[in-house]
Amino acid sequence: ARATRVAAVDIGATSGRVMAVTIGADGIFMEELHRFPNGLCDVSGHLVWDYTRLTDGVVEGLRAAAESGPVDGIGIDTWAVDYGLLDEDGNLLGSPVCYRDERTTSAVERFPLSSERLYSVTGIQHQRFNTVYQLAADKAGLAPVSDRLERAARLLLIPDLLAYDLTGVAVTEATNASTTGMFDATTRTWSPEVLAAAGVEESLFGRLVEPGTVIGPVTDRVAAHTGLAVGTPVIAVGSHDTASAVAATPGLTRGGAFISSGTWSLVGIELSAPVLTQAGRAANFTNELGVDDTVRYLRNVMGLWLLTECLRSWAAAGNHLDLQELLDDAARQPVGVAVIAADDEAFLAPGDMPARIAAAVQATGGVVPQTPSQFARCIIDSLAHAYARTIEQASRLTATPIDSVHIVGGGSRNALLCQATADATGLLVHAGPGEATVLGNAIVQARTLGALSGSLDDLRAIVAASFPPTAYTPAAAPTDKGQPARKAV
Ligand code: LFR
Repeated sequence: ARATRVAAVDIGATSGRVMAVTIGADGIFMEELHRFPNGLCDVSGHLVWDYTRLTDGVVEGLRAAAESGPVDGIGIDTWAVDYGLLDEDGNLLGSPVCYRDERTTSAVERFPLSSERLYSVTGIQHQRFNTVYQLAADKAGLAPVSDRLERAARLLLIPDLLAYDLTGVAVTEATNASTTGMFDATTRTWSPEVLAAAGVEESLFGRLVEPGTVIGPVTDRVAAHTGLAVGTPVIAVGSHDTASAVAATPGLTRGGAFISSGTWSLVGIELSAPVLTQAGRAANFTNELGVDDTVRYLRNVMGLWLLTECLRSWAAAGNHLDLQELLDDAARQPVGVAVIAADDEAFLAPGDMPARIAAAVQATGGVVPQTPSQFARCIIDSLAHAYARTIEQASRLTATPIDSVHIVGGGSRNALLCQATADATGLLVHAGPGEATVLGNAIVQARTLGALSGSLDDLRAIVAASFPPTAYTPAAAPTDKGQPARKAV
C-alpha cells in the first residue's frame, strides 16, 4: 500500500505553514509546501489578526499539497484562546482580536466568579487573555466591531474557524476549548456555571469534538478551488498547537518534563487527570487538555518572543541582526549576570522590549545589558531559569519526581538555550524535534485514517524513530549560576 500523506496546517504568531507529512513503512517525512506571514495589525486601536491573509495562505498551501501528491487528510492547529464571531449567515463579524491586545485588562477585575472558583472548575491559569475575559471585553464593546458579540450566532476558535471555512461544519475541538477558561477540566465539556457567569449560551459554540474526529469533507467549492479530491476529510487534531507539540514529544513519560519552546515556552508535565489545588492556582499552573484524555499541567513562560521583539526594536532603529550570529555572540557573554522573571505579564504586549527588559534587570539589581548580545544572554539565562523553576514547581505541586526534560519546537534547535536549560535544571535534556507541532498534527490524522495505531506512547516512539532527539548533559550539579538576584517564587 502507498504511504499515507496528510496536509498539516500550523499557524503561529509570526507565520503559518502548510506541510505535507508522509507516513509509511520507512518512517515519517516532512515537506514544507507553503509558508506565509502572520502578525498583528492595528485596526481602530486594537491589535487584530488579518484573517483573510490566513485563509489565503491555507488555500494556497492546500493547492500546493494537491499539486504535489495525494492528500488523505487535512489537520489544522494554531495558537489558543482567540476566536472569530459569525453572524446568522456565517459572515465573520470583523477580524479576530489578538490576545495581546490591552482590551482585557479591565475585564479581569469585573468578572463575577472568583478566580478560586473558576480555577476549581476549569483548572486554567489566570491569564488576562483567556477567552472568558476576551468575551467580557466584547460585552463592553472593546473590539473594532463593537457590537459583534450581540450579533453573533457562532463563536469559533481560530483552527475551528479555518476548518469551518473548508468544510462548512462548525465544531469546537476540545484541547483548544480547554484554553477558553470556560471548560470543565474534569468532564471535558463546557461548564454551565462559567458560561452563565460569562453570559454566553452553549449554542454559541460548534459541536464538541475530541482530536481524531473527522470534522467533515472539504466543500465541493474548496475542492474545485484547490484541486483537492472531492471528499478529502478535514480531521480534528490537537488544534491547540501546544497539544499537538506535546503529543509528538519523543519519550515523554511520567518523570519527564516538556518544554514546547517557540514564541511562547510552555513548561510542564503530562498528567492523566487535572490537579485543581489552590496551591497550583497560586503558582499559576494550568490544566490544559491534551490528546487522548491527557492533561498538560504547565505554566506559560514568555519564550523567544522576548528575543524576537528585541530584534524587531533594533531593526526599527536600523540595526538588522542575524539571530544565529547574535546567539553565537551571546554564548561568549558571562552567564547569569542579569536574570529577569521571564513569565511576567509586563512582557506580553508588543513594543520596545529592550527597554522593558532593562527596567526589569534594574529592578533586580542585576547588570543592565547594553549590547544586543548582552540582551540575548540575559534572555537565554532568564528562560533557562524560568524553565528550571517551573519544572521544580510542577514536580512539587503534583508530587511527581522529574528526571529529564524534553524540549521541542523552534527553541530545541537553539543549542545555547538547550545547554543553559540542562545546566539550570541539572537534568538531562532531550532536544527535538523542532517540528513537533506539525508531527503531532500529522500522527493524530494518520491514526484516524488507520495508517497508525496505538497509544500516545506508541505514536511518540514512531516520531522518535524518524526524528531522534539530541541530548544535552548538565555541565555540573545545578549551581547558583543563572539564579536571579531576587527570586520571584
Ligand atoms: C503557543 C500558545 C500557548 C498559548 C498562547 C496563546 O503558541 O498556543 O499555548 O497560551 O499561544 O494562545
